[in-house]
Amino acid sequence: MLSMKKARWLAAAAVVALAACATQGAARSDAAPVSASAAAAAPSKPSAPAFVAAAEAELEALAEEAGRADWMRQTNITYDTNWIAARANARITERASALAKEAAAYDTAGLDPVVARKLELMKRGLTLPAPARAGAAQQMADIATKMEETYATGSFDLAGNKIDLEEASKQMATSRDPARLAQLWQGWHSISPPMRADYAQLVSLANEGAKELGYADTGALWRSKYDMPADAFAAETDRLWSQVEPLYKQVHCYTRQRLNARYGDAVQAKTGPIRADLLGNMWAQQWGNIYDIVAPRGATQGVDLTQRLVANRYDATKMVRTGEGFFSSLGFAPLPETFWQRSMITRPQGRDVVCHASAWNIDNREDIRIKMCTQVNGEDFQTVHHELGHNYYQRAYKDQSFIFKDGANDGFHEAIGDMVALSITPEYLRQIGLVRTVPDASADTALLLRMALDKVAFMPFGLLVDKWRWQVYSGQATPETYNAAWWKLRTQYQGIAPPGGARPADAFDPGAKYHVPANVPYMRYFLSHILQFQFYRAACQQAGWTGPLHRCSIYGDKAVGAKFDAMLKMGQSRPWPEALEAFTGQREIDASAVADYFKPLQGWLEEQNRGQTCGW
Ligand code: X8Z
Ligand code: ZN
Repeated sequence: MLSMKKARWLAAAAVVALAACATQGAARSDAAPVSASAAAAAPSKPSAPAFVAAAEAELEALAEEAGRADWMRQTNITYDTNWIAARANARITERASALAKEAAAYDTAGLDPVVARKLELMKRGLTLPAPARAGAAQQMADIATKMEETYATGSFDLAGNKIDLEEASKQMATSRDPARLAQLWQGWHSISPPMRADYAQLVSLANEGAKELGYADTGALWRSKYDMPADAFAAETDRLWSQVEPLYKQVHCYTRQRLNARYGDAVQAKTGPIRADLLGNMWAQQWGNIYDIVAPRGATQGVDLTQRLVANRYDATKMVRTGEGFFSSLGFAPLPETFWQRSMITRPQGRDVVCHASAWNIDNREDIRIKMCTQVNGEDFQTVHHELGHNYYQRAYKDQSFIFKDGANDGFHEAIGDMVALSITPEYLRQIGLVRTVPDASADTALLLRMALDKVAFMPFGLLVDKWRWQVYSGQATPETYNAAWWKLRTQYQGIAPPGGARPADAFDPGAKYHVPANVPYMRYFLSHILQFQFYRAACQQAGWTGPLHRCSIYGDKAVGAKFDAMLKMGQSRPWPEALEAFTGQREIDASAVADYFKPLQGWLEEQNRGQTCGW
């Protein structure tokens, strides 16, 4: 597959994601040796530039075909759409894997740096490479498609009612009955045990493919996508975590204390991990939905975005129009008419779809779309900006050559819309008429706490999903220990524990998180949660903002927009530190912007936690 971002649109079968390889008929017939016996007479290997040009053209055509098939599948899951999409995905995976191997065989010393970079990107671009043997790519695509269908159509029975993820999520966000929460959590986690054997088989096939490309395993391939040695990248993620861990521990400690006050010792003890179903989200990855429980006592409350959207009669389309308006205010051209004609903005009735939000560029040119089952609430208002960030990035780099049409790294792709959404301040909401008056500075603690519940609480989850997959791919975790390894990381990093104590022997809890059955790498979101603050701080500095960071909005700032656009236009053409430097002046990912943003909250949290034994 392509890189993640492309992987996302081709997403279904993670197997393929690729970004780049293609070949044209004529060019390719020169390229490939025909057989061993004909070796002596075989045409010589094409020059690196010729190989790259042919590969790009071939991959581009295959990607468009797979993208269209996948769009049809994800917006209408049937036996036949699965079949067609899996076949298209198998084709691109097979070709991309073969081309990756050919790319890896070129010596890049002395080559034009653009050609050398393209060869490198082709080699490392797949998410799940296929082994060369006949039928393997199709087998992988079939497994991936089946797992994603199981997830997308998953439901369970609760007291005679059929509950799907949408309904379960809604209730997890609003119910304050711990018995009900445990049932919802356990119910949803009952959909994944049937995936475990398939998952293990896909892991084993992808590892075979990764080894053929020269990687130790698929995890090593995933870690190699960041313009630095794979081990250095792993160390980098640990370094970044150590920068944000103290703040996370404060948020955890404060939240646990308030949950204990709300539910009592029998439900949530004062010490130890937090019960995973009490945090307002199925995966305990963002905690903003329990803001009412943790809201600072006696302090001025901030804006309730959900309430404002409902009161102002927003619908899904108006939410997307509003997101578009923000990008327009930065100087980006309006979305094309086809975006509105072809996007899926709400859940359609009468057919199964993949509801997990995604952004697509079907033709790698102008045909950008989102696919969401949007609900009118603050969380989905953020998600709309997140998805549009992907689309504006895709459109910005559309004139790059095919292999360079991707984010500087996948964390950049995830950070663009979120960076913009950090500017959804009370003052911005007043400017667009969603609130009448802006709360004064006494509401800042409330605002920062709400943000911390979503952004800081997310970070250990963002980190651990792929720490788990790295263990799976390396063989450190086996199918028998998948679940135990998962909970070891969940407890170590997030400080949470499953409701109801020990998990059933057949549990496969990672499979109840979309990105595992869909094979979308996850470290990108950890990176993005740091990068978005770094981009935002740089943008606010460019805008001349000198107040507290959390009150800065770049709405309407065309100069900032132009500089942002310059970074987006680079796509993946240069190593990511250059893109980062172009916008922020820094070449390193740096969590000090997170600390700057939450500075006023850090002291407040420490004060609230005085006398508590923090940690777990
Ligand atoms: O999957 C997503 C986006 C699509 S790339 C909706 N996110 C992660 C998740 O939902 O787990 C955004 C935040 C983290
Ligand atoms: Zn995303």
